[in-house]
Amino acid sequence: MSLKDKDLAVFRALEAEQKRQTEHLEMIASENLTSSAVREALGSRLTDKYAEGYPGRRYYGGCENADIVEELAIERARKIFKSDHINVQPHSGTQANISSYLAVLDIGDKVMGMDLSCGGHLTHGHPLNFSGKYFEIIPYGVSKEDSCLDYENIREIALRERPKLIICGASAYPREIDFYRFSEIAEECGALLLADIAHIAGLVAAGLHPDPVPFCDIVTTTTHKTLRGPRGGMILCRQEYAAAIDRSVFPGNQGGPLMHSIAAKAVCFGEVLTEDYRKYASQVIKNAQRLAEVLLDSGIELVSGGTDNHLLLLDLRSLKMTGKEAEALLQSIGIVVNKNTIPYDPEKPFVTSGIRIGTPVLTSRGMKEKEMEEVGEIISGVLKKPLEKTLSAASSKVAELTGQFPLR
Ligand code: DSN
Repeated sequence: MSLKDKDLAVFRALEAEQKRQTEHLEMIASENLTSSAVREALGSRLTDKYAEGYPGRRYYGGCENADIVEELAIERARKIFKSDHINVQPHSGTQANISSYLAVLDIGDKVMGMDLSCGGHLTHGHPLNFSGKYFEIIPYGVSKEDSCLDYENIREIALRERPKLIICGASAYPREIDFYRFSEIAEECGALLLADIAHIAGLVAAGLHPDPVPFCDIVTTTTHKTLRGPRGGMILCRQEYAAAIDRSVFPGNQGGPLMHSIAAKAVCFGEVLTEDYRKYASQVIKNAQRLAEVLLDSGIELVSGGTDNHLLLLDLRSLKMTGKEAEALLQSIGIVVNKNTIPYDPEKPFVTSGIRIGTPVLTSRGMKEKEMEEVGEIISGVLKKPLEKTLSAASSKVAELTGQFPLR
């Protein structure tokens, strides 16, 4: 029986979501559009299968096809990231991080991570997250002058505090991260180094951002952001941590792997290995940089003055507007973004002084620099002059753009 016949309420919500995505410009930096092949794998019969364990050593019978897709995912991920060891089972980036921390740390150990309000992630030590509860967190931020990572300051904190683990990586940082510099700091203070590359994994995969793998003990990522795969996580590590990481994922922190999702990860990794994907990732950056230029030219301030990657962080203070207001305003004309703290934000996290904007979805729809110019003009017009007339003209332009670039 079809979904429509069986469950009309869910069917309608899914149809409405298809329409919402089609008719809006999704500019949430952590989102992307999966291919129909990835979605086919996600909706496959493997969702029914239990496969606790790892390929060739499962705790259930009937795992021969589960083994094939997990081995394909690992083999393809290894071609992309050239890591000694890869675990594709984490259900999410958070699961990848929990499993990694607990593989190498004891509860109460000292860990350095980037503060959420400066662009880090909840799992890098936020007090309300498991990471902030299980470990003694020493946060680091960005420079107050240029909003960029201040490696000398990070080194001073690391030498003073002697953490057991340093986490690098971010969820709202528009600049390149110097993993080599982090590895020098970690070595000098005797810490392990973990890079969380969830946001930039696709750019790393395409060789467009420095690669953390040679310099880090462990690298974690999600698979659904710039990498453009299914919602999920993955861990890459040096051989010496392989057994501890595998044990920490299963049975340590997860039970049965989501085999349909692992099949979709394999499909995604196959796509990432193509020349088309490299062109896509390169366009994501070109689009973000063109968008940044248009916004800056219109007088809008960007944290750090621009971007090296797929995202921009708009500082709205000079417009006398909060991130919460800007998010609602843009939503009203069909552009979806998220409010985001800017470094040393005077506003509360639910209000904020900034918005984060990303180009991965629009680039997946086929938009290029020319369209970014239009999008930049729409955004700046609306933020600078939120009048009825501007909003209605902006809504029409969004409708035109979404009509020209259907979901793939
Ligand atoms: N919540 C994700 C983001 O939007 O960046 C990170 O996990």
